[in-house]
Amino acid sequence: MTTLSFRRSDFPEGFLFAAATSAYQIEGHAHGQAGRTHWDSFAAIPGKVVNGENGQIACDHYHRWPEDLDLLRDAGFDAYRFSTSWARVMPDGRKVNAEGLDFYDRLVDGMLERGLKPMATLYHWELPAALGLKGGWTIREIPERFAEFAHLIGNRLGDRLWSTAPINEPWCVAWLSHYLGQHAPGLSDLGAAGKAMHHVALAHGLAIEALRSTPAQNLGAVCNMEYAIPHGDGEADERAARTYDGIYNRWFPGAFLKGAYPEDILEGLAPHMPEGWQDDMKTISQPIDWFGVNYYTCQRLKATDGPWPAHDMVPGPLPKTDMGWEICPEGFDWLLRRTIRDYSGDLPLYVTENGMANPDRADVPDDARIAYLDAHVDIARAIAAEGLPLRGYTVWSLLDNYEWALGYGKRFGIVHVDFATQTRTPKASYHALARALAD
Ligand code: IFM
Repeated sequence: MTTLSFRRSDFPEGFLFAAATSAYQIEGHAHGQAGRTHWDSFAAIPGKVVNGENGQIACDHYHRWPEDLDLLRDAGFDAYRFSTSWARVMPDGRKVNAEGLDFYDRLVDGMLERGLKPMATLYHWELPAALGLKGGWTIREIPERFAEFAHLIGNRLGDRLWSTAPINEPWCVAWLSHYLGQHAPGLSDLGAAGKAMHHVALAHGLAIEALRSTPAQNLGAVCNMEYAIPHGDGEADERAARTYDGIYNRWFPGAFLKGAYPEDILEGLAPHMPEGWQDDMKTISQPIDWFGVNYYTCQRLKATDGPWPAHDMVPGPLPKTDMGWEICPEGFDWLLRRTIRDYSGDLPLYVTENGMANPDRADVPDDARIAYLDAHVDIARAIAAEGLPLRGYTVWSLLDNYEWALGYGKRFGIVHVDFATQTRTPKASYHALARALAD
């Protein structure tokens, strides 16, 4: 497959097409006086990241951003979803690095010059290492410091940002990093996870509050979701899937949009949460202007006899991406509809990430990615055509980049990056998207 079956004209007027990246994954953290992050520390521990790779050079976007923005413009995207690195702007989490702010200033102006709407995410995972050493997301000081960072960015860039979301994928920041141990700081501790699950939500709320007093408007939230499927037919596996769904897909949307964590998950997590968490729910759930969903795959759950959450993930039968993730567009359909029905209602909803890793070479068409995008964008098209408030679709990612614990081996880009020479080569998927967006 070398073409996409959709056209921009199949979507309602104003439907937004965007591509996404994040700071640490592309910028090259060695440049511009950025501070050490907890990802630099995590990657330096043998065995935590494939080949011990980190984001020090990454795609050298810090120097090559004009070329990267040209690629976005030339493909016909309406918007660019990027992130601001806390440790670049505040190397120790508090003191301001003027060079860091200047970089984002240039970048945002560069987007506007090219007709791209800047969609900012303030935190895409690179916690300043100094704050990590204090206890990171397990302590209440971090959401408070984060609100200061949000305020700074809102004041400096807010007049030119099209949208702002405080935190990318709160589930990853809290659960994946403090219970599953796969991301920095690599903890596997329910006590730490319970605290992080609340402090990350609080950080969202405090940041929204701080941003409201700055020129930044059109404020939202971005949650990742995975479609939870019971492995077997019995009640036990159904419960396992419900719990997975609750931790992954209902915890943060419930807190942000309804002011309540899901009761079934509180049963397991409340004993580990910070005292007095109930008093923060009003701050966490203050009004936002839009909601974003990141979707990649489904997950099969099998009940275990172990302690809560008492489930294991088991591999499923569907074709898989290079991440080993099943390709499951029906889960995308189900989760978008459930999100609108139970959480976001009339708020504008955006797909803020969707895409696949593929073992791409610059000279071989990435047909598998084109098929993946086609299947998922078609679902977005159908949902928008029904009059539901789905207002945009974002592909992850513009560039091949640093895929966290999996290093540089997993390629998500619609543009190939040769990490030795930093040569960018648009893939077949990039050209297919450019053609689809042209009419
Ligand atoms: O690369 C990540 C990104 O940082 C957050 N969303 C999922 C992507 C693919 O794993």
